[in-house]
Amino acid sequence: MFPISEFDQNGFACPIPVMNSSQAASLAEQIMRFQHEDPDKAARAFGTNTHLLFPSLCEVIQREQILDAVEQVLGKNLLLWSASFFIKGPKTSSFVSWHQDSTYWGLEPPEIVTAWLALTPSNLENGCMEVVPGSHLRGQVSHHDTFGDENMLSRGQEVAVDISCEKTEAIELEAGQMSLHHVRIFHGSKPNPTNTPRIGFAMRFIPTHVQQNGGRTFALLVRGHDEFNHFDRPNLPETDLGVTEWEMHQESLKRMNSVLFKDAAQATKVKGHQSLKTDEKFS
Ligand SMILES: O=C(O)CCC(=O)C(=O)O
Repeated sequence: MFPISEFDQNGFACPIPVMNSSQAASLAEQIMRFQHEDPDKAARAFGTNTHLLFPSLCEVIQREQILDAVEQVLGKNLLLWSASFFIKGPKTSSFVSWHQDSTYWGLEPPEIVTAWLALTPSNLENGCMEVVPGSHLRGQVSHHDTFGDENMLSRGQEVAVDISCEKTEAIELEAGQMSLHHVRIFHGSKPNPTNTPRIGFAMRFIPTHVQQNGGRTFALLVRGHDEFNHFDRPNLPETDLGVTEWEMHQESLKRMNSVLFKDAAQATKVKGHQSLKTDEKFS
């Protein structure tokens, strides 16, 4: 297990082993097959709560290796608030601007940890996540929305800090390893110029006392007890991409949308991987 003092000081921890590389490859294969067969639906599915569509991902989010690590940071009573994919295809220009996750999520207090699981190797060559160690201690910093076409974030939000003056560190992972990062750490990633995809599955965990401002969303109890009931419980998938699974996913998207885009200047301009666009015609 990683030393919690390092997480407290740096705002991240890695690498943490979760599964072997063949298990990671088989999940990556399942995800890429879906993307190949139905790119439009896949874009919607990958933007948030993809675990509501695949039993295999529900198994992942409840893995002991992940929850033991998250428990070290957040304590015993844990909810999974969202889970989404960051997929950079081969030779693509998608990137993630430098940002703090806490900017638009409307969660109070800001006690959220992301477990970012690499389903392929993720390194400097293919656009791995980079962080500014210790930046989580600077509090919430202002951001501006760029809505950049190649930006994988919902608003293309960017921290108002000159990152070229900061000391950054790359989070390099093998397939099957994960990193943890604090909701306030400055982080981002560059495009993938290599011939193979870079796939990460980002799971956002909160302790049960955290509340959602601006609406009621879903969160799954993954460890311990929930005496607060600040979130509704989602129905878990029984089959891959089934009709009721899409209905549940659609409902969770709608609720997320109403929270994340409540005050956005261009609430309808959502695109790409982190798209939260809803669609009445699932199935
Ligand atoms: O996958 C990436 O490159 C960035 C991921 C990210 O911003 C996040 O998980 O919060």
